[in-house]
Amino acid sequence: MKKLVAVLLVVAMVLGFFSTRAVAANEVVIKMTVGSKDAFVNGKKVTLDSPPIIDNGRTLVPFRFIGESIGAKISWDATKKEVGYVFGDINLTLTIGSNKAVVNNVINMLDVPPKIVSGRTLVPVRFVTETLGAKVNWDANTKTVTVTASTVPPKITFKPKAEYTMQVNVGPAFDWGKGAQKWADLVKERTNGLINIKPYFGSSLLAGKQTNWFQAVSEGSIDFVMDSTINASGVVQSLNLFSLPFFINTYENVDKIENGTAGKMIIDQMEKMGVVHLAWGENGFRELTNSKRPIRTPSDMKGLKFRVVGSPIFIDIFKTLGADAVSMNWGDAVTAFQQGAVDGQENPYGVLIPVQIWQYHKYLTNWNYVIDPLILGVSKQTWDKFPPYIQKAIKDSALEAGEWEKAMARRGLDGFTSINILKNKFGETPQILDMVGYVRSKGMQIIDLTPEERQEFINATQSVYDKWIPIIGRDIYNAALKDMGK
Ligand code: X2X
Repeated sequence: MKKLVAVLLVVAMVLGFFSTRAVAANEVVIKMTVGSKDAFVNGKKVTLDSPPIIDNGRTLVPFRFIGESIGAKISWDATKKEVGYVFGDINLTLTIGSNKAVVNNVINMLDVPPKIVSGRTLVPVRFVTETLGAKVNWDANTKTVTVTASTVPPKITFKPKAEYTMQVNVGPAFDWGKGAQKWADLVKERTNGLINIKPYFGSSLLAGKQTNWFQAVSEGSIDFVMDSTINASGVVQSLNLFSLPFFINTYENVDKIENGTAGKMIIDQMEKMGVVHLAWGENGFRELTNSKRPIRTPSDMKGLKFRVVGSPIFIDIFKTLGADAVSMNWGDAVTAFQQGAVDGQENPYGVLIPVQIWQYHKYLTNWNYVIDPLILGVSKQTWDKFPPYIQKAIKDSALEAGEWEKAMARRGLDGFTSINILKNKFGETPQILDMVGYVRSKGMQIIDLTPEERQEFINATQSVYDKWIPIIGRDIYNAALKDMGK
């Protein structure tokens, strides 16, 4: 008997130990399973009227149940079909059927709008994480979602700066520049004027030194950035992955890498170095132009002088191709084209058109040798000062501006995919839909390579891989191959 009591005591102690360890003070742990009415609040079983569901690939959970478990006041306005949530300094409103949640006057976008099921409002659980700062864990095997939230009513002491700066290497007339402005405008609109981001075009905050942006943003001397991976690749070596010659080749592959394992590794690396990545944009596949002759093979490049960005891998690529490469900031490059100080350069259509490259160069080779993604990012120092619902508004806006800008950069170059995104999602039909045809109409000779000609370039640049894969990181290179299904 005594033995049994002792064993029971030990069991009770162990259980007690586990339960106190599982739930910290001032925290609530809410466990729900898709399709099940049994839920658990700090291990205590409760019965739900309306269990979580999956809708459009998102898990929706009963909102009143979560709010009240945290300690918030939930209200319902039947006429407006609005759910109210008040907790400390957080005052939020959700409307049935609307994908806009209003948090302290700031708009956060929902992937899936709230809906009523069995008389209860269900909301995407991701919103609870992103907007309310709770932690959500998803177990795909059991379809169980665990929300861990603080029960301390939040105090918002955040005071915005009068202006947040944004680095942009090109001018406001480029699609890239328009994308930056669009991001700033969306943030202003969705935060009701609270967050005012000003793009500084032409790298004016860096006195034109475009390759210094990562350093400046990581130190917090610039807040936001919409800029090229190439311009950061001297500091974040893994970004040279995108500049491996003839490695990525298709838009499909770019997207697979950006949204895949390699992309995640690069994003994590940037964040560790002080820059939070919010979305991808795109400068584009970089094409070769020059004033001397049509370029079809590496031998056509011999003796020609090309302006490249001040990033060492570009010097290496052009050297292996037998050309003469000089690195120059973009701000000086156009003058160099005008004065004929260089014979050629490489840039995507989205840059070639606004600078009217046909004024200086007659020949354009479509060789798609490297892709140039843009990073929509923010200094970690700036980011960490924003409350979660402002972070969410800024990130939503970055994703939207990035998607628009990417579609602009790709329009007419990926069949109708991007043209349709612009038309259907953004209600826009840009003036120039066929960028290649437009450049041709300006008198340029456009050279498309045969597979054999392209192979000559591929063969000639193999030594770049030997040197640069170890610098990029072989693990990231291998992850990228896997992302592309190679
Ligand atoms: O400098 C360039 O060539 C540009 C504008 O494309 C970049 O910023 C990488």
